[in-house]
Amino acid sequence: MKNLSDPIFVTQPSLPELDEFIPYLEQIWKNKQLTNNGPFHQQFEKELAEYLDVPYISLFANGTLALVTALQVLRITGEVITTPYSFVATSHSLWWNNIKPVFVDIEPEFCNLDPEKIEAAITPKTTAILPVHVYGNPCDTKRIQEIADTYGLKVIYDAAHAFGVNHREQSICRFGDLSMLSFHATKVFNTMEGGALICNDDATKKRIDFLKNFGFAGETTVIAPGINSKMNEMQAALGLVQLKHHQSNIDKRSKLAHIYRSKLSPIDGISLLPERESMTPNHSYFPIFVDERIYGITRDELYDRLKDNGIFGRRYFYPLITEFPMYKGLESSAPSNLPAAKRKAEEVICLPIYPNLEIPTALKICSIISDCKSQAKQ
Ligand code: T4K
Repeated sequence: MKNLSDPIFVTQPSLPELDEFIPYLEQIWKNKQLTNNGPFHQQFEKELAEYLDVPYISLFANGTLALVTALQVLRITGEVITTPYSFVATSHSLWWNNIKPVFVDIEPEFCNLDPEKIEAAITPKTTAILPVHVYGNPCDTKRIQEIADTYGLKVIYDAAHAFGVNHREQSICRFGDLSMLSFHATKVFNTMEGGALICNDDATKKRIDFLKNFGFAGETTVIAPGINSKMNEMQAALGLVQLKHHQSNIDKRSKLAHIYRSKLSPIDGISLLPERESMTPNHSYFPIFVDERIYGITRDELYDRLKDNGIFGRRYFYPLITEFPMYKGLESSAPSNLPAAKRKAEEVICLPIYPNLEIPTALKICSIISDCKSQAKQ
């Protein structure tokens, strides 16, 4: 077992053997095409669309820029309904587009935007819904689409956590009008930094590709004030190599998730995230929720006890987005509007999970959590 004096972080990026990557670098050095839809970019886009079984995919420098661009692609304006229980990039993408976020509470069980609360938040200015498949667990896509269809709204999914997840027997990225993936170093699939947009038709893919390249629609035609959010050849090459190892990485994560589930679910006061029915998970995160009234100590006390033992979990997503100064003043940010999100944010710790995490280390983490409960009783 790894010496626990070495810190264990919430994640560790998966990387292929360097030797496997070198020939790709040599190719880039040889042909001098570094970015702007080079050969690796084209190949990665093609292989990724096949791997994920999605009709159209466009690669990005990172997930945040993909989300910012997605809103421009669909000409979203006014107000957008979204979740406070996410990484700030979700609502920052609205802020960058001068769109007002309207925060709606989450389902207490799954931590995703609660469809039953959406309709009450719709106004004449609402143009879209921006839900997040938090921890890679699918939203209630059916109900969200019904609402969007009824009210004439677009749906853009922040699927940053959901690479490779299948839902209702198809890729999770096939739901909604657009889905965004993140390939950040901390994600289940990484190109160091990177991201993608998935869409359902050729015309939308063309528009995405114009907007991520300054708005160029030809050598001398600019159709919009697009941004530069292109993925470069090094990122694309790494993506091609990473794809070959993705399934084995997921298998390793799955074993760890199984250990955590079996050891932690019997502990009173610790609850786990249920998996939505009809899904293939990617085990991107392993959140636990601490109910201090039953467990005996607070979430933060457990968080600190883990840290004392060299285990650096993370409280994703605490504080809620609505606690940050640029969003706090909005009417929909009021804590009374978001009781489920507030509670989850105060209870959550994401435990370390990544392919190289050793099983004895995962067992040790479970023992610490179990021991804290026993000691709290005394
Ligand atoms: N939407 C959602 C729902 C998201 O979660 C995110 C990103 C986005 C949108 C935006 O997508 P990108 O633009 O990032 O593609 C991290 C990530 O920076 C962020 O990508 C991610 N979500 C968020 C949930 O987590 P931090 O500040 O917590 O990461 P950091 O640097 O503290 O890393 C966590 C641990 O991982 C470190 O303690 C050690 C380890 N680590 C990290 C990095 C970066 C490594 O071992 N190596 C590394 O290179 O935000």
